[in-house]
Amino acid sequence: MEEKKTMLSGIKPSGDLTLGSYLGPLHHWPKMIEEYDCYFFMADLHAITVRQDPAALRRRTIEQLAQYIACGLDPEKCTLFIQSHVHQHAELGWVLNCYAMFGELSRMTQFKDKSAKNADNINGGLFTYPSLMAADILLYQPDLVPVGDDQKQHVELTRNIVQRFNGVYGDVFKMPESYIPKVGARIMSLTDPAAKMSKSDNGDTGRVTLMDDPNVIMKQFKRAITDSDTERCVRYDPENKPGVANLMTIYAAATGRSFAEIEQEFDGLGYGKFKPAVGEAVVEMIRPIQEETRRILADKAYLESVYRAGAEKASYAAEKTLRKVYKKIGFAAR
Ligand code: AQP
Repeated sequence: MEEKKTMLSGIKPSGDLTLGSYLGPLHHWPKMIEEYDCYFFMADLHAITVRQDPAALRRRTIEQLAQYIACGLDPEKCTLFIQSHVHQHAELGWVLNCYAMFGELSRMTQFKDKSAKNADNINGGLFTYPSLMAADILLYQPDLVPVGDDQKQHVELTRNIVQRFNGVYGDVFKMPESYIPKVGARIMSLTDPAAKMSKSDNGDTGRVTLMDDPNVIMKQFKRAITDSDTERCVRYDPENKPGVANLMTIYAAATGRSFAEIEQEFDGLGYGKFKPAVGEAVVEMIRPIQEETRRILADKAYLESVYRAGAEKASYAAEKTLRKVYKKIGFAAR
């Protein structure tokens, strides 16, 4: 039988998962577990590049695992783990730091953005984040890395590292390919359509989290920014009507309708009808996820068994790559 291809992806527990985390990466993952040998993780090592409240980080990491499962990631069919439980990530991250150039790291948009937002804490981890992300990827030798629009640059850097490393030591790492979903690649803030909807900013009004109360979700959508033109019609025009385009993207993802169908549905109805309709579609889309998350969260022993088994499996695969790397670069055998 032909071996399954491998894929890997993760999300930082740096805030409660948002609609962006869901429509960007998460809701594409369950479709992939039949076809690929999948590794999904909670990227807690990455989360600490920005100061975290320890209790909140712990809570979110476990809640995120419950949400992964609630969204359809069956732990029997894929590997779910917490990044810090698999020590090979930090170890290979260090090695790859020595193969990532200062100039390359300085050019990363995310580093520039995060440095501007955290001017009092521009730490080394924030700067070398892409080397750790390269390690996350390369440890599992995946064929495919699904990411949002904004992470493409980091996968490109990973590819540079592979070229550099393999150029010296032979074929150690498989060249990874990024996969960016067409719909939902970038869900924007509801109050600032120029900014990505993020777990850790946009205040409370720009984002919707997966566990938000339906009343809160409806309120957020009713006050979402549309546009200031006089046309007031629902038309997909990201350049001139970015707020409307963002709402249409969300509605399309939640209902499976095309932009043309949505334009037709709201023809002549204006934003007063459109915005609550988007809110309702989102509430319906995430209702089963919320219920399932609550149910799973109540079973702490089950969650613990999932992340322990996941770490063991991930560690086994990761160790194979790490040993090869250590041998190639000349570390003495243990
Ligand atoms: N709004 C979004 N739309 C589409 N995709 C998104 N992603 C994040 N936000 C959106 C994608 O989710 C994956 C994991 O993200 P991450 O948590 O590792 O990093 P991030 O992109 O920094 O996410 P946040 O929410 O913005 O976190 P904070 O606020 O802590 O920085 C990535 O593939 C990302 O593209």
